[in-house]
Order: sequence, then C-alpha cells, then structure tokens
Amino acid sequence: MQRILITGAAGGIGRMIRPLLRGVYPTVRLSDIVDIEPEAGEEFVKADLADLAALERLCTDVDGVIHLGASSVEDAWEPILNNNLIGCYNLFEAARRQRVKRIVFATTNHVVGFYRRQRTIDHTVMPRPDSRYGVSKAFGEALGRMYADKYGLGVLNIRIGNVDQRPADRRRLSIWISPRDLVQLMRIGLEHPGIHFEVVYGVSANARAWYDNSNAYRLGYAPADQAEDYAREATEADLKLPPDPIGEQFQGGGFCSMEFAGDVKKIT
Ligand code: 15L
Repeated sequence: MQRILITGAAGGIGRMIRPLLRGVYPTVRLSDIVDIEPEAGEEFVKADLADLAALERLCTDVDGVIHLGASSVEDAWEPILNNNLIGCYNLFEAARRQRVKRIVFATTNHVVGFYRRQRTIDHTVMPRPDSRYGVSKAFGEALGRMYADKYGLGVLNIRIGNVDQRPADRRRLSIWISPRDLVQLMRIGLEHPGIHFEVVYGVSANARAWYDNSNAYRLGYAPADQAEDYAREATEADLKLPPDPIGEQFQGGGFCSMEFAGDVKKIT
C-alpha cells in the first residue's frame, strides 16, 4: 500500500486514527467536505460523496480506502439516503473504476442492534437494524459483497461498536474499541493477503462483549485493550443516564428505543 485514502477524515473517528496511521503508509490522502490541514505524510483532497466524478479523481493512484464518510448516527431519511446509500455507492464505484485494491468499510453495531443483549452473535447472523442508519450500513455491507464477488475488490467490513479513549457507560463496556485496536483492524483490512469479503466486529477484548469475534481473531486481530479496565467509572456514568426500558434490552440501546412503536415481546 503506497497511498491510502480516508474519507470523512474530519469526523470523530478520522481525527482519532490519523495520528496512528502516520508513517505506516508513504502517503495518507485525507478527504472530507470540510477543509483539513494535512500533517507530514498526509495530503488533503476536498470531495463530496454526492459527486462521482470528484470521487474518481479522489481515488486516482489510491491502493486502499478507509471509508468513514457518512451520517454516523440516526437521522432523517434524506441525509441517510444521500450520504450513506448514494454516497457509499459512489465511493465503491469510483474505487472500482480507479482499480483500488481494498476497501475497509466502517459499518456499525446498529446493523444488528435489535439482537437481545443475552445473545452472543457472530459475523454470520442476519442483519437486524435498529434505525434508518443501521439499514443504510447493512446496504453498504451488501454493496461491498457485490463489489467483492463481481469486481474482485477486497472488502473488510468493521461493525464498529463505539470508538473512544474509554468506554462512556455500561453499554459501551460491551461494544467499546480503543483507537489503536480499531487501527489494527483497519490495517488487517488493507494488508492481510487473504481478504476477499469479511465481516468483523470492531470491539476491543471486552469481557462483556455480545459478539463472537472469532472471524477477526482468525485474521490475526490481537486487541491490546479491554473495556473492563474502565468498568467502575463506566458503570457509575450509567447512573446519570435517563432510564431506557426498551433500549436496555437490546444491543443497539437508544437507537432501538428511538421512535419505537413495536411489540417488544415479538423481538426474540
Ligand atoms: C455508532 O454507530 C455511532 O457512529 C456512534 O456515534 C455511537 O453512537 C455508536 O454507534 C454506539 O452504538 O454507541
């Protein structure tokens, strides 16, 4: 990998991973719709995911992409449609046209958010999205499958839990990932020789994880961090949160209770 591209590089995850990728690849190309000041070893190309021609230029001479650019939480249909469906399609299509070898797709735990917390799920379960946002990321995963099978792009989907310096609350003790563990997974997606199409969970070595992440371990993932180290403060932080009797039953938490008008008993 001579040049990798990070889309949505101005966002929260982009800001956390940039310092950890510096020096790993000769050039890291950053892109976003807002300006970014590049550091040594980085270059910045402004581009809008709505603009396929601009994305083709963006993907020129790029070996691998970390695709972060998207609406990153639940939103109205229109921004989700534009950013996460049309924008995601444009990015994959531009990458194909420019013969990019690898795409690391930042997907989310909200693709499977309506699984109950008692369940341990692996990378093969059916999607169970908890939001329009979760549905849009399931679309991105399916799009990646098609580009891998039909066009030979290597695609790693990382169903990210929550990236932060430390887990913010009790739910995050199950889904937290440290920035350095996430970068390790991203590098597997870019560099592992055997990637055709894979799904892994973007979580650290969390004792309370709801995921069987054996597919990540099979690919060589060796997380350095574990949420349990922060169990006391995360549990205490929970006391300040408003009660959420629906959300706390499901892995997706508040994304499940938002707009909820279903029958909880039927969600087994
Ligand atoms: C996500 O997918 C979001 O991008 C992030 O902001 C968090 O809300 C996270 O999920 C979560 O589930 O905590």
